[in-house]
Amino acid sequence: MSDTRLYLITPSSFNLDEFSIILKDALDGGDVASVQLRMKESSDEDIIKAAQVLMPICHAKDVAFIINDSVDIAVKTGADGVHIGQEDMPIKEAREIIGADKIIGVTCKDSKHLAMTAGEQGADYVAFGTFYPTTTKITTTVASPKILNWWQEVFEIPCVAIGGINTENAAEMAKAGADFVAICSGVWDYPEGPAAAVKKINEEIS
Ligand code: TZP
Ligand code: MG
Repeated sequence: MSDTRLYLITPSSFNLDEFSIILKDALDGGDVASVQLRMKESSDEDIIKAAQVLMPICHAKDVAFIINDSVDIAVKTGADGVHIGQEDMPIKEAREIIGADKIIGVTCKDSKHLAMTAGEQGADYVAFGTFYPTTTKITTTVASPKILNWWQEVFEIPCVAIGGINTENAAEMAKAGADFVAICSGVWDYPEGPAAAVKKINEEIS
């Protein structure tokens, strides 16, 4: 029995009307802890517009809504938190801006050092990856499931596994100790559709 939960990452770009329906359907498929809005090719204005439409869909299902990269957009939209990379903004500065009650997640690649530093600086979760081949993001670091196991044994702060996770390999991440599996293409590109993927992943990680 594991407590691992699903953390969805949106596609990089999408038609907002169409994606609203797809997201609703996906959230009907089973338990989802959070959704990260990760629109890498869009203007701040379009990201804010998307957040205003997608966040209520998530909140209606008690799903946390996280903004990628921009603390500023997270604050402007009233999102539940922000996911920052090592180059986005120092965690302490992000915390001062976003406030104590919001979630700050931090990309820690395959680095124990980055994760411990993020933890010390007040991250609410640390994200390790990339675990499996992916075309969603250029892979700069390959992580071994062992890092999840190590983190889980030593620290209380939740860890997120990311990169190439799908219905086939999510169970391995759960077994290794991931508190959350963060998934993009493994859900949106699942042949039987996103809702079926959410259902199947929940079966695999529970
Ligand atoms: N960070 C590391 S890999 C990755 C991010 C955002 C992409 C995750 O997408 P997918 O499609 O689940 O591999
Ligand atoms: Mg970033």
